Amino acid sequence: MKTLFRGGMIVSASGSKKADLLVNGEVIEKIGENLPEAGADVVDVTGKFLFPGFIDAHTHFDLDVCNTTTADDFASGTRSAIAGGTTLVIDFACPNKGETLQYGLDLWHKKADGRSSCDYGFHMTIDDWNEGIKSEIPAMFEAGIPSFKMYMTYPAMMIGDKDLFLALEELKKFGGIAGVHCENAGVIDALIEQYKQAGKTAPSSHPETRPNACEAEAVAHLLRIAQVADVPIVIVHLSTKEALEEVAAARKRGQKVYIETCPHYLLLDDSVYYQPEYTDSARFICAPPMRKKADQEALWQALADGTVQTVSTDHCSFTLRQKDAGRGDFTKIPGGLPGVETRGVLLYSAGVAQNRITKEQMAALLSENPAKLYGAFPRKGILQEGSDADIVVYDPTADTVIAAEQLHSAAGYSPFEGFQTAGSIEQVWLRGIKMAENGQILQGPVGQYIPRKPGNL
Ligand code: DUC
Ligand code: ZN
Repeated sequence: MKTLFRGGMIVSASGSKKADLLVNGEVIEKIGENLPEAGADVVDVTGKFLFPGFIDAHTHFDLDVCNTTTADDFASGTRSAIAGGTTLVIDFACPNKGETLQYGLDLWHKKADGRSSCDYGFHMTIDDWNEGIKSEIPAMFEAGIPSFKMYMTYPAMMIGDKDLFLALEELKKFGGIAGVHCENAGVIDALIEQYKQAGKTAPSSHPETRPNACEAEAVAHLLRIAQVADVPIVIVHLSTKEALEEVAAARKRGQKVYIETCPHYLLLDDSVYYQPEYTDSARFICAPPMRKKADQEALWQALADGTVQTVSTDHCSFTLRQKDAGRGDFTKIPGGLPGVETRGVLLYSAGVAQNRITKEQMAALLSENPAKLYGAFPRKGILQEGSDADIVVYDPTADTVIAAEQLHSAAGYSPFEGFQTAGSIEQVWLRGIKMAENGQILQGPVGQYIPRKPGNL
């Protein structure tokens, strides 16, 4: 089956051009001016932007956290993703300490296979390091997993310096890369103890016990370990201007460092934690926490000047009922936010439409850079001949207001409720299939597992 997208503006990281785009089956067959119809279904996209399907390289679906499980599994999470223009998610397979990587991988396939409405891949979480885990690394690459995750905080998942270093050395042999959650666990634990002893148990204690310096220290610490291991590294969900300074210093001495940030660090600040109603504040609990306006401005500047390579969501959703668990003890609030559906429209509205970034930079941040960094390029991340026909049709004139009741996450709320958008996502196509139109899902779960090779950005 052929589909001809007629008259749109095709957006790429390297530039935009007005052209027709012909899809044949699952892939883009041709891009050019005045392409003949030749039996194709014609979609008039005059006045619209065609973005490469967005890639969210940081989601947590069907994950056990804090004695509960995320509200979104792969079924609802990927419906939410596809409605918002995300055609590929890379979720974190997460074996518990003591389990094998293969066990974690099999489990994540069980969670995702046959249930996903967008394509998907997995990063593998390394929360243990021993001869057994080390011997499994080659099999992960063979299974299409060249990217890994390690935590410098959270007792259930954190890995010490020695094991972090040894794991990085091993991944290097295969051309793999690791993304690391950077927060100084010891200082945060001490602050939490002090706050609890002082009876400060409200959600506002959450940001106060995770100050900017705790992220910056962990980033600096990680970067020195990566320097010794002589490997490139990804800082996931970077949230502070101080951490940006640490990355700048590492790059100056010649290190390759990639930065991911998230829409909530760009658009929200820590005033969300100081609202009178518990639920109004608890819904925003995530780690790292929201920061100050100065951090937001530094992050926007870092998007504009190329300091930051990707914007993902860290989608890790809980209902407000689940968030209730922390009344009287902020450390019991399950951490994480829904966001996989709103990332594209937020980046366009607050970024492109406000002249903070260009639409080409948006295509780089949401599509091309993650595809290259995580080894899915050029199948994903770009609209060019031979690539998968993953297409977001963006109508820059169809402004709307974000409302959770129109979103697909099982969280039932959005941190961006009431946000006025500039334009909206009109259609989303996955490998030549029209999956969503104006927020309505049109197809069942046809998402496929996408094996990846070591990336190159
Ligand atoms: N932060 C969260 O808030 N939730 C899930 C994982 C993470 O890093
Ligand atoms: Zn995360």
